[in-house]
Amino acid sequence: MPAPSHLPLSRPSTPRQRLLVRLSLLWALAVCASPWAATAQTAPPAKRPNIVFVLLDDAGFSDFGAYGSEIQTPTIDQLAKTGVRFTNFHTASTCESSRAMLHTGIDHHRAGAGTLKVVMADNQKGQPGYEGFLNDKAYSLGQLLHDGGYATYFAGKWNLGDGVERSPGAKGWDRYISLAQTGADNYEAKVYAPLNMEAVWWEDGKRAQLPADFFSTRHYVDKMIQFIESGKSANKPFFATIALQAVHSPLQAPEVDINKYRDRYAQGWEKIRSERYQRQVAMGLVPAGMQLPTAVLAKPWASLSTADQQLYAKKMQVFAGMLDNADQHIGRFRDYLQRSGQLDNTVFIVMSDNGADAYELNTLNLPFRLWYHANYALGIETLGQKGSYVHYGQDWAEVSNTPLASFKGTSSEGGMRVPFIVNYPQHIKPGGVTDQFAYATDFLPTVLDIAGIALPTGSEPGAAQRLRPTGSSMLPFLEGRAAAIHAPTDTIGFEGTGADALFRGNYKILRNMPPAGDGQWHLYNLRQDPTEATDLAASQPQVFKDMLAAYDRYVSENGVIKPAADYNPLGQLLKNNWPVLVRQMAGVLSVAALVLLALIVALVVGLRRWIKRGRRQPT
Ligand SMILES: [Ca+2]
Repeated sequence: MPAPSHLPLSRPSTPRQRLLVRLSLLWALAVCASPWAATAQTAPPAKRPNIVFVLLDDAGFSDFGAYGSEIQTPTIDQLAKTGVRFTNFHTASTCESSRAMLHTGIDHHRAGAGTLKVVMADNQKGQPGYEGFLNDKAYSLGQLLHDGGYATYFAGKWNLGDGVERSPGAKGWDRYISLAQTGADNYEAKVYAPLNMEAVWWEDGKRAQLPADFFSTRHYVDKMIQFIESGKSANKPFFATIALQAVHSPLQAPEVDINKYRDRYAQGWEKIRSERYQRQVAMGLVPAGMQLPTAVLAKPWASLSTADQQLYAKKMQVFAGMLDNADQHIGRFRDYLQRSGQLDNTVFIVMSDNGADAYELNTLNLPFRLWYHANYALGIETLGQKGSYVHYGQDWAEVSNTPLASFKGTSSEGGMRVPFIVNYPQHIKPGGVTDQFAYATDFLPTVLDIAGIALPTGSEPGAAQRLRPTGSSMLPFLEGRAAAIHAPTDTIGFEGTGADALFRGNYKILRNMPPAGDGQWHLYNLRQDPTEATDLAASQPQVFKDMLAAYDRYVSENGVIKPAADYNPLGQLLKNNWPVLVRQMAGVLSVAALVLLALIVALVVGLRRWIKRGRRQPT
């Protein structure tokens, strides 16, 4: 597990803490300060800063303009240019697990989100750590900020437990609107998949009623502005989490934003990916001369029919419009803070919760595909509009993840390495890019550090059973007080939906089960080989062996329950959700049954008449 952070995380108050700070400062002076430390960073803030956390859903490593994209994200880009961009930040490879770690600072298996509930393997059901919601052993970031004197506001996808008793309100958030499930339609209160009977939003302890003109991104930002306005009189700093549904499926966006990208993607995925990579190299985000992954992107654009080219270009156009729209609303929120005089004392953190999603309807089981045909418009004409459904498919997902390999749901870098931006005026030198390794569990200690709140120890009153956050604060490094976020010996494991990984220093081992992988462990040096092209398992056997042993320790220390060897997430998805699927399809199935019955009756009647006519024929 990660080592404790390099410096005490609370403002020093006791003689021992003050001594530790002095020793740490002496140590910090002895090492190279990080190059993006602001010159005035040592002055403590006169007032504790507001903290805004913007969490995008399923955006790939290269999807923001500041990470190489052609998609227009000027607000995010501005935050990056006046902040610091991470190029080696990792999360879990799926939504719930990432969010659990961000909110608790501990491995997701210990926090209650061992895997995605909708694809939970049979041997994991009912086991500790696989509750499917944030369990009581974990600290809650919202609660810690609330207890530390912050106003806490949440707007967006929660995905950490259904019911008001498991909503953000039960985890320390003062005001909130939260989508309980893993996703939903963006235009209406409608499920996006046959995983639940209804899409449920909670708002300040009650079921939320969505407005008639609901669009998820706009509504969440509207609500956040209302929350902040309503809390102004309390004169507290705020912690505002905006957890957008963008750019999770269904890809939907206002027509005007989709139209901005008309004809932009007609040139195909190879060209767009190449252009993104060249921009990333020019920005200093990734090394030059890398061989981009080709294992999946094996379908040349030129081999598609004209109709398919138009369809896929439109899919990517909708994706771009949805992200562009999200950036506009983040900009609207930032403008609100500026107009109201709050921006100068506000920290922004922007990231994605996992890599780009490669699923497409034709990769799903037949019953799921039928459900989509019965519940959404799938034709090219309406893609992106209200009532339509679209994934953009694995080839565009591979573009989103440029230059990384594989996708959401895998333990390859394309599933786990995400864009991560910290903007902390007067504390972090603008325009920095860092390849420091950081992990989702480092988020909570960092936010507490920025807020000047002590990291919990588990010894607080009533906290005897709580699990102490294991991550490391990134702030000492970002402020130039430490040479690194993690020590080279820090060891961080991951397991989720049957995929495994372990990070140590520059090395990573990983294993993906078929069809995403070959079921074997591989060893990579991420500093030299971020695209995971060269397996070092045979050439560095001792490193490989040590890391495999460390992975076994990670499994036993975190209560990881591996699914059976033949586990298949899509098969499990159908197995876990067929009762909902049948209920959701009851209407369609009834009509189909009636049609079938009518056909049988007509066939029988016709047959009898034919036989009768045959008997009447003269012999
Ligand atoms: Ca996600």
